[in-house]
Formats: sequence, C-alpha cells, structure tokens
Amino acid sequence: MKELYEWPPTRSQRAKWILEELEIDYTSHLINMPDGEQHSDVYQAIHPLGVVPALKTDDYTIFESVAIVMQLIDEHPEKKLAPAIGTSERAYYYQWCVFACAELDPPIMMYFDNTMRPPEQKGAHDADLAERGRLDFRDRANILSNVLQHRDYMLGSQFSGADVLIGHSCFMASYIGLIGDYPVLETYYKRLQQRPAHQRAYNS
Ligand SMILES: N[C@@H](CCC(=O)N[C@@H](CS)C(=O)NCC(=O)O)C(=O)O
Repeated sequence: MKELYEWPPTRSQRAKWILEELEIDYTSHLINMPDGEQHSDVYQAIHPLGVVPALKTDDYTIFESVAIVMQLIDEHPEKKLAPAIGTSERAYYYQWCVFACAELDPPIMMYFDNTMRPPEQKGAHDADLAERGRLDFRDRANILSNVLQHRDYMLGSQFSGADVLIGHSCFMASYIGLIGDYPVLETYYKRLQQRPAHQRAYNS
C-alpha cells in the first residue's frame, strides 16, 4: 500500500495527481501545516526537511515531488506516461520534468512568499523580490508558451508525467495570479484541468 503525506494546495498535489492518473490505491495522511505538524519528530522521520510531499511504500520512503512522480510512472509502464528510456522523447521528458522544479518552482515561490504568504511565516514581503519572481517566471512562461503554441502537451500530442509537473506549476501560477499574462499557458492548463484525475487530486 502507498501512503501519501500531503497538505493541499501544495506541491503534494503533484504526487496526488499522478497517483490518481495511474489509478494506484493509496492512503492519504494530511500533515497539518498551519498547526506546524510538518515540524513534528514523527513527520521529520519521514521527511527530514519537514515539507510535503513524501511517499511511503512497502519498499521505500521518498520525498521530492518530481522524484515521486517519475518513480510511480516507471512502476507503471503500461500506462505509458513516459517515453521509452534512451529515446530522444525521453530526453525531452527529463528536461521538462526537471525544468518544473529547477526553473518554475523558485520564481513562483519567490513571488508567492513576497506577496501572498502570511508574513509571520517567512518574514515581511519584499516588493523587489516579488518583482524578481514575476520577471523570472515571465522568462520561463514565454519558453513554455513557445513550446505549447503548436501542441497540446509538453511532449506533443501525448499526455505525460511532464504535464503533471509543469501542470502543477501552472496551478500555482494561477493561484498567485500570474498565468493570465500567458494565454497559451492558460489554455494548456485548462486542458489539463479537464482530466478526471486532475479534478480528483485538486478538488477533493
Ligand atoms: N522540492 C520539494 C519542495 C517541497 C516544499 O517545499 N513543500 C512546501 C509546500 S509547496 C512545504 O511543505 N512547506 C512547508 C512549510 O511551509 O512549512 C518538492 O518538490 O517536493
């Protein structure tokens, strides 16, 4: 049995979404972040940084939303959510999966931390840092818009794990009010939102 440690709406939704896409049975443990449960000894034995998500299985316990998504997809090759290893399609799949956490998460979080996050959590808002987050996100959103202008999904006509990861970044960009400047990205995100697994992961 898989056990997901989550607190919506956060990056734990990436893990939840892929569990739903793959139709895997799992148990959900809500880690109550406003109450500080992520800092408890019990949870830090699962995730030493005290952040979500984490995934516990009969064989391993791992953290990092991107790693969780990629591992679960590899465990279910019959669902075809990743191209075959060693192909050029797989190279692009790796690129976009890593792009989500390495290039999209930081500016999104910088903007969020300095505009919407309650100051008692991470300090006073800094308008310069908020603007830097917005501009860094703009550069990356333009790259994605160019790619998605002529295709439905990050890898072409086929939905893949890269869309779960980039799609969650679109959710965050929408949550913080930045996606409206990028119509191609907004249309792509609306397409992803129509997926039943997305709805189960984000609306439950
Ligand atoms: N790189 C990690 C980031 C995880 C992360 O920072 N999660 C945030 C929510 S999006 C969290 O749990 N923060 C804990 C807190 O704010 O105390 C991943 O992608 O899993």
